[in-house]
Order: sequence, then C-alpha cells, then structure tokens
Amino acid sequence: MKIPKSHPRYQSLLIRERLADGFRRGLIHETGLIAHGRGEAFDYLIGEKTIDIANEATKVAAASLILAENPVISLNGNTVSLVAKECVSLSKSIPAKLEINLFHRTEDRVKKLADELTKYGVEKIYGINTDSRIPGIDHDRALCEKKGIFDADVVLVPLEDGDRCEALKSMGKNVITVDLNPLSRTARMATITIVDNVIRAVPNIRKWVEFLKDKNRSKLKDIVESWDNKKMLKQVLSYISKRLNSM
Ligand code: PTJ
Repeated sequence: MKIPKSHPRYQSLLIRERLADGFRRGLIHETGLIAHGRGEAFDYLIGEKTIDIANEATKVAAASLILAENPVISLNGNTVSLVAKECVSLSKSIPAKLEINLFHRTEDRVKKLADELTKYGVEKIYGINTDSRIPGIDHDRALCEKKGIFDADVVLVPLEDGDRCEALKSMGKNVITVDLNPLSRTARMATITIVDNVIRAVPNIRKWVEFLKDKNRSKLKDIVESWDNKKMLKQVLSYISKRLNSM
C-alpha cells in the first residue's frame, strides 16, 4: 500500500507496512505482529521519540559492547524485518557477531532470516547450526551456538522474552535489551534496558559506538559500572506519568 507522506501517522504506518511485508515473506511469526502492537502503544506513551534517559542507556550499552570480549547481537523476526541493515552495520562497527535466535523456530524461517541478512553483506551468521543450549530454558530459544551466544560475555537482545534474559544473566552475561515496555520482565531483568523503538535504538547505538570507540577504556568502564538500570526504569515511568498528567 502506498502511504502518502502527508499522513499524520506516516512513520508509524510505514513501520507497520514493513512488518506486514516481513510477515508475508515468512520472516516474522504472526505473534510478532501482536508483539509490535504492544510496543507501539508504549511508543505512543513516550511520544515516539528517543527520550533523554533512553539516549543515556544507549550510550552505556555502546560502552559495554565496545568493552566486551565476545559481544553478540541476537536477532529475531521482528528485528530483522525492521532493522536488518542497521544491525549489520552495528555489528561491523563494534565489531560483534550476529546470531539468529527464535522463539518460534523453524528451519525455514532461520534460512529466510539468514538470506535477508546476507543481502547486507554479512560473512558469518551464527544460530543456523546450533550446537548448545542455554541452561534453564525449555523452548527453542535455548538453542544457540557455542562460539556465539553461549560463549558471549555481552549479548544485545532486542525484543527479548523475559525467560531467556534471566537465563542469560544466570550464565554471567551482561544483557542489553531494547524494549519499549518499561514494565516487561525483560526490561526489569536486563543489565541495560533501552526503552526505545528498535528502529531508533539500533542506529543510535551505532552512533554512540562510533563516538566512544577511541575513548579511554577506564572511562568506558566507569560509564558501565555506574549504571543503575532500576533507577532508569523508574525515571521512564515517571516521564510517562508526567506526560500523561500534562495532557
Ligand atoms: O521471531 P521470534 O519467533 O523469535 O518471535 C519474536 C516475538 C517478538 C514474537 C517474541 O520474542 C515475543 O513474543 O516477544 P514478547 O514477549 O511479546 O516481547 C516483545 C517486547 O518487545 C514487548 O515488550 C514489546 O513492548 C516490545 N516491542 C515490540 N515492538 C518493539 C518493541 N520494543 C522496541 N521496538 C519495537 N519496535
């Protein structure tokens, strides 16, 4: 469908079209569309822009990814449909590995997602031939690669589910998530939560990576170690309630 640029909800409708296209091409599971609806509602509440505290979380996430020894970006259907190209360029600038990890896993979807990523010049995609399991998870999101997520010290997991976030943390990893819902289990479990739309967050992480890359490592460590995720989530909720009260 051709959406006129003059439409007041142009950006939002464009994102929906991209997801619908991802669904038709077999990249997204049908429940991914529902998950997007929940995200959209929270995006509305924060004003559909990157709020200052999310930008701060993004800076901390970038510092953590730069400091990591084996950083991995975990990709699902929604993320690939919305920001495949941006994830590939982020992985190159960190540098980090890319691993496909699905809740509704089928070999067909894994292949389609890998083909989509390949279009943007990825040489190696993890998660196709899984050889390990994340302990404590009974569903397919446990499946991963030893050299990828299993051995990672920092994992960026946009649109995560709480179970795996908790399990990854129990393995001693730092988990960075992008989740528009500041109340979700994932948002509360993660080491660093970026409460922003993945569409805005991924390019913003890259921007911060480029800015911080050459900075002194002990300065980056200070940025990461002084981060208080719970405090930040409270600030986001207070931002939303102030916004609602002022309407
Ligand atoms: O591709 P698969 O098979 O791995 O399945 C992926 C989904 C998304 C279906 C699966 O991970 C799932 O069910 O996720 P949840 O538990 O519904 O969580 C999705 C979270 O992402 C929710 O808290 C939403 O608010 C949030 N969300 C949705 N769209 C966006 C978002 N956060 C940031 N940006 C978005 N565009």
